[in-house]
Amino acid sequence: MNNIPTAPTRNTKVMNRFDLTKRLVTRLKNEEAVIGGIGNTNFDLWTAGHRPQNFYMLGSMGLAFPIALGVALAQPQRHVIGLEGDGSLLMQLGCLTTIATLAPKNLTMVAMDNGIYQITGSQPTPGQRADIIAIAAGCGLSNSTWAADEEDFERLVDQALAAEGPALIAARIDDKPGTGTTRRDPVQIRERFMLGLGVRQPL
Ligand SMILES: Cc1ncc(C[n+]2csc(CCOP(=O)(O)OP(=O)(O)O)c2C)c(N)n1
Repeated sequence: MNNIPTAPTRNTKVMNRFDLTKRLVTRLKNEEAVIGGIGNTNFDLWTAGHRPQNFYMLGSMGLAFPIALGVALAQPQRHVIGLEGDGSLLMQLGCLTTIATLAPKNLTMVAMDNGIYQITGSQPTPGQRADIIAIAAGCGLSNSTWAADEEDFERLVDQALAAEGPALIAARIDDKPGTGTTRRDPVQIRERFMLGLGVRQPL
């Protein structure tokens, strides 16, 4: 044992990523863009029901929020949501300071925290010690909250969609794998997304 303190006790229910993703997608009424991070967040986004405004990241950890930031800046009239796992986010923490500095009003981030790199064999992440919401607040993202349970998650999503962002919602989730797989075709994913955002015309 070492003396590193464990993450502060969070008064939060352990939820399920696919269930939360479905709840989130159901609440989208205005062609919001949703960026799924590598692996499970994008698999569950895919299975929750493909939308033309969904983008599915492949291969590189930690890019859901940076990509969502880029889309939010490029299309300020559209609300943009990034979905990321705790391991990926903790690998790419610098994006939080950039997002806090640029402060796009139309960006919501959702961190799915299972404390493990589930998809590569469930090795523990630093998320078992680190508190993502405390880190985000320290980066200047004052609208950062742990979801206490599913109803609270829905309330926080509604609030984020209605108010000026950026907002970050973190949810503790179980160790279940993602529920489906996106076709691993980056060109198709990009083209479909650009069509969905209205920046590419059909051939
Ligand atoms: C830079 C980089 N390092 C390692 C990997 C291998 N890898 C792919 S997904 C993943 C785990 C992702 O963990 P997390 O974001 O917590 O999501 P979870 O699998 O728990 O849903 C790892 C280690 C990678 N793709 N890129």
